[in-house]
Amino acid sequence: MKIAIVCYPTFGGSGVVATELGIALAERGHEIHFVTYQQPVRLGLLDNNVHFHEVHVPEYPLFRYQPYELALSSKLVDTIKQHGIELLHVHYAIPHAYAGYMAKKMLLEEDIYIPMITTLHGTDITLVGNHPFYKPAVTFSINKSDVVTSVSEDLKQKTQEIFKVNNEIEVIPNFIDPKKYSNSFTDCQRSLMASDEEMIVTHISNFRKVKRIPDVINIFYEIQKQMPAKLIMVGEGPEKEKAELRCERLGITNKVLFLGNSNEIDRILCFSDLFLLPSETESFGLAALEAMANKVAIISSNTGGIPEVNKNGISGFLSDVGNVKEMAQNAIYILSNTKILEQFKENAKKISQQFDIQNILPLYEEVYEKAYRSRYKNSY
Ligand code: GMT
Repeated sequence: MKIAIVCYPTFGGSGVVATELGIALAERGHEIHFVTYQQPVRLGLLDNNVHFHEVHVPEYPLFRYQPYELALSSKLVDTIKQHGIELLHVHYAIPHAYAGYMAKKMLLEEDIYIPMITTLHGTDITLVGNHPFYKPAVTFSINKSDVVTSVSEDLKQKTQEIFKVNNEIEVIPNFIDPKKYSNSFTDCQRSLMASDEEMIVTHISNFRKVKRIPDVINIFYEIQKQMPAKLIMVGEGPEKEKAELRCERLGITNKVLFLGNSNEIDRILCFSDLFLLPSETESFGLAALEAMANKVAIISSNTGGIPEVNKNGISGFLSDVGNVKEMAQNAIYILSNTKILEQFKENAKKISQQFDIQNILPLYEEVYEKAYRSRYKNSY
């Protein structure tokens, strides 16, 4: 099939999922066209089956806000016509589903029918889409999608609670490619980050409030009191500077490394022992799944879709949001005993394999077929 994928091209989970999905679909013979404002960060070389179309938004002084949706829907119309695209898959409802629907309507004027799949990722529903200023437009674009998917059962439920949704929502979980992790890196350079006796604790995120960065630091503060340990903080975002100051105040700067955004998170995770994800809300927790695929145990909150990924007492532990004391105790329990740590790490890897992309891809192909079959019915 010829498929256009719209996503955010940044380090966020929704962009990562969209990109990895597109690459895997291309490997299975589909022709994939990414349409977004910059080449997605996880997208390597383009080839016959993988194309990238950049959305430009011309600046004009009259506009206080540049009309990205308008530019995106126009770009979609042009790309779909030029390349004979058969299906549109938008990741993250805002504003992609809205722009996709406009493109669909414009194309209909020329008797071109294009089915649209919308994948909901989390904050487009729980944090942003929920705002009264966006809600009517988000409800409308969800209901006008030919197929709606969500990345967890929890997100499906929340969407149904928050919005008046007429559409069925199909749950298709996020995924990893176990092949990528089958041979652990031979150049896994643990010694660059820590000495042999130090435990390595990692956190990866966009450093937004929802990630509860102060909890990450406080949990680590308790851990390092009990054993030699290093904390590796990967990512960029609004809470990062405050986090650095907090480490300074606690006197642990020599034990915490802030690495910024990285395209090589697997190289960091391959020598990590424990991953911290104490988020306020999390529709899935892709970063935790990627850590598990790298054989890393997880300490997380029990919010949103995280319990669908991290299994309490097996791949790690889950606690109520903000229960730093319990999270720290559980972390210390796992890290204090080599045998226990190894067991949690093994379990984490095993559970991650349930999210093998080879199991998930056919689910997307099925919804594509379904949307394609119903394209005429839903085009009006
Ligand atoms: O975590 C973020 O804030 C980024 C956000 C995004 O839109 O990229 O992540 C969301 O989508 C990911 C991929 O489906 C999920 O794994 C994350 O749990 C979800 N984030 C939240 O719900 C906060």
